[in-house]
Amino acid sequence: MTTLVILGCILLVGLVIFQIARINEMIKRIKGEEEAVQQSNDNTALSVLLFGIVFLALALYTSYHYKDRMFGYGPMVSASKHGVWIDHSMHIMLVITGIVFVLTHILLFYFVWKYRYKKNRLGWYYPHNNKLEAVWTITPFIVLAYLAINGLVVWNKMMEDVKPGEDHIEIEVTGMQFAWLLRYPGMDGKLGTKNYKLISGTNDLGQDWNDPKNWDDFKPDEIVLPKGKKIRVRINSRDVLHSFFLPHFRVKMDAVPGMPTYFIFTPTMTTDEFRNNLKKYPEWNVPADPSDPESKMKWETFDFELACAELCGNSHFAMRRAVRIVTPEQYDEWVKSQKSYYLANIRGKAEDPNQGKTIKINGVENSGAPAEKPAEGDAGVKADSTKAE
Ligand SMILES: [Cu+2]
Repeated sequence: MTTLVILGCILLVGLVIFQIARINEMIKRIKGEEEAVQQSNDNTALSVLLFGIVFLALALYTSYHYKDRMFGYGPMVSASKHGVWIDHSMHIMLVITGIVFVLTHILLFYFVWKYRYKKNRLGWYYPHNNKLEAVWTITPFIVLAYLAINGLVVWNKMMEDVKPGEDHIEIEVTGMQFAWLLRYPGMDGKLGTKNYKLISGTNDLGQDWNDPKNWDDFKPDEIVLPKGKKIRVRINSRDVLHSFFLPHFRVKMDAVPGMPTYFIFTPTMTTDEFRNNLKKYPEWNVPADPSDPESKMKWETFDFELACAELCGNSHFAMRRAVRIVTPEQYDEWVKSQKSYYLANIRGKAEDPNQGKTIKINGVENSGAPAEKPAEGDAGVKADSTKAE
């Protein structure tokens, strides 16, 4: 129905334009060519001016109306420490470009109307003004230099790597068509070594099982991280370019095959805190499922997400993962509940290079009998999981 109405409107507008053109044609014949051209110029100039006014009003109205959906405004505050710096820079840029947009927009359309063709009106010969030229060269230079320098300062602060011995958690994500493979370091806080030649059906990352650091690594389905802790994410790709994107944390870094990249960020809000913030806004206080008024509220179903931000193939959209930010205590509990991938899937099997040998994983002996189920605590859960050396 809506489509029909829109089509009807387009048809009518077309008809109106056609009729105006015909009327102009007739006026031309009656009044003579010159007067008709003047009339036509006046009409065009006036319509351009009206278009400019409507366009500016709509631009200002929509940006105000939808501001709460934009990152950095309303409930869409940054959930990471560095994100606040990015939002601040973006805000400054928006204000500066906004002022320039409104001014140039008004001048552009006003001048089209004011200086439309008129018989006997001559152009004003004004070839040179040093002062004016200096002003419109130096002002943009200062503004742009400020934006560029501010951007560089923020970028360098964000990209600073962790210092040796600094307390942080290092995790690894690997993009592949079409999923994210996640790896956590386990109790030793260290990720084990990998080699792409070792990739197989049971070893999708190519972890080297001779490396003791691999024995306690675990591979969860969702990203769970503690609030207030520095996180270093190692980013890899197994095939094509992907991009590791955590929009709510203003984290985005390409995953490049053969070239590990990283991103460091500190979450400042738990998922629950972010939901409670959303709750204050009416647009989030509606049923998550519009057809079912009894369903949960939209803010209750909110989850941070990991998305792939590089168009990487036909199932690119499927590269989504939930991200859960919890308190440090909840995080420690979650880590303890995770099973080492090696112990659960490799130990005692044909691929296990330590078959028949007793090995020590984080100080706990493991004889590796094939039937042995990795019991709670086998991965050495006593140590503090959040410490990395
Ligand atoms: Cu992708």
